[in-house]
Amino acid sequence: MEILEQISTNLQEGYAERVKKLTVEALEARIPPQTILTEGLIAGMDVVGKKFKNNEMFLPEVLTVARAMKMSMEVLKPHLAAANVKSRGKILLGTVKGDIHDIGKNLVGIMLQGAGFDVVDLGTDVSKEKFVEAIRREQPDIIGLSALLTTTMMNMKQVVEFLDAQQVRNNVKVIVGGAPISKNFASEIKADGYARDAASAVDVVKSLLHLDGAPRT
Ligand code: B12
Repeated sequence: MEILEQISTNLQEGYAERVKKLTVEALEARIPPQTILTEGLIAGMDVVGKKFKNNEMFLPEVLTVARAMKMSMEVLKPHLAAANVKSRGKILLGTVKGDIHDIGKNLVGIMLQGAGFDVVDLGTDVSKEKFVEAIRREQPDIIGLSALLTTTMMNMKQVVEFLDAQQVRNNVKVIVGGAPISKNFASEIKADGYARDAASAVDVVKSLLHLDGAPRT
């Protein structure tokens, strides 16, 4: 659909107001919110992610795009929530202590919301104590830890150990991600799952919660 393509290309250019306006128009045209998200916004973000990896796009541009995505998501969110009347589960997200990178975590959150999960985002620089407090309060099915620095990735281990020590690990699974994180590291620190990007994060969550649509491994 042409309008979805326009959403994608305008997002890639970082034209926040235009993307927001097109999102409203797409909703008025009765395009399902999930389709607007995946074939418009996420399609555009995918291109940006690839260009960024290949050094064809740089940080200030990526931040402009992320802002445009956020503005458009504000419009889309209530419609996504209404379309997925029953939540498929609750996910708590946070970037670990000492780390303020949040672009990737936010993308993971957006994708999970789009897939019908409730997402509670604790933000960045989150201490192990805050994670435990939030688990007790929110009773999530899964918590997702993000770290972008080789120094702060070790704080993930501390969080996992603290969850064990505080005996809140029984009903919650832990997934980890971020550029320096690997599958091996995830098993080393006894996390339950790892995903290399936002799309695979949705698959991992579905598979940990035994929901339909999870890829067989
Ligand atoms: C943007 C950025 C910043 C921004 C952050 C803005 C923000 N709001 O996030 C600013 C300018 C603030 C910043 C600061 C710093 N940064 Co910086 N930053 C980056 C940069 C360029 C991009 C990161 C990014 O957003 N990538 C795009 C997203 C989409 O990708 P992603 O984060 O990897 O997320 C994906 C996956 O990893 C995964 N994922 C992420 N989280 C999670 C969580 C879960 C649960 C799951 C399942 C998956 C998952 O899914 C995401 C979506 O697909 C990287 C370089 C790079 N190429 O990665 C450096 C980088 C991470 N930064 C670096 C450094 C050193 C710093 C500073 C220390 C610099 C300084 N001297 O001050 C500070 C640290 C501040 C702090 N205490 O955290 C280094 C880290 C080196 C290292 N190995 O430790 C990098 C690698 C740059 C470099 N080459 O040196 N940075």
